[in-house]
Amino acid sequence: MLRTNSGRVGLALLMSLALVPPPASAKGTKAAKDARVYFISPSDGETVTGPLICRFGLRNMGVTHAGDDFAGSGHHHLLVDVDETMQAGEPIPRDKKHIHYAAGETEARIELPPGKHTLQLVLGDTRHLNFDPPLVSEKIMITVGKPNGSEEARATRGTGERRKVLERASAPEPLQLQPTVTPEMTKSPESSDFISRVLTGSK
Ligand SMILES: [Cu+2]
Repeated sequence: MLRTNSGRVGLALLMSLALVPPPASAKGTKAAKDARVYFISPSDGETVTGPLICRFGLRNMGVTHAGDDFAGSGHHHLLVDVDETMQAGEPIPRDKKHIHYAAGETEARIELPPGKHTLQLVLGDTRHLNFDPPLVSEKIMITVGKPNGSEEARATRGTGERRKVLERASAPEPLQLQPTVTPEMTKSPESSDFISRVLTGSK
């Protein structure tokens, strides 16, 4: 039987690990009064194509890197298409939809698939936990359009063919590396001699 004392000790240890000491307060590190997290860019409702530059704003608190528990500071997290509400003192998940800027970044370049996306910022404490109360920005909605040069973008715009014709018309003629010999020029032996002299540079 494995139901021994050591098993019970192990269980007790597991239970105590689950009850890891709470952060500064029962619900997490206290957020500074009047602290505010917000997007400098993009703005709500904006349509972008290609990579998106997000700029993170923070008022009445400071930005530092994770692991630095200087009072009144934290680091940014970008939530992409996240619906759940952040809870005080709870860890901020770490996955594709919860991006940590643990080096104290205040700007990020992100690439999202075409379509509508929600973005929200969350400031986390030194241990990636939510502050108490959670410091979240307004949730904004952006639309990522298809890049201008892509075939899909042309097709969806319905002007693909016209655009191609215009591109062809404005494209420079390919460079002629060999002189063109017209039928007239090859009529007489003299003229073809002349052409070959020109081509070879002989007199
Ligand atoms: Cu974090």
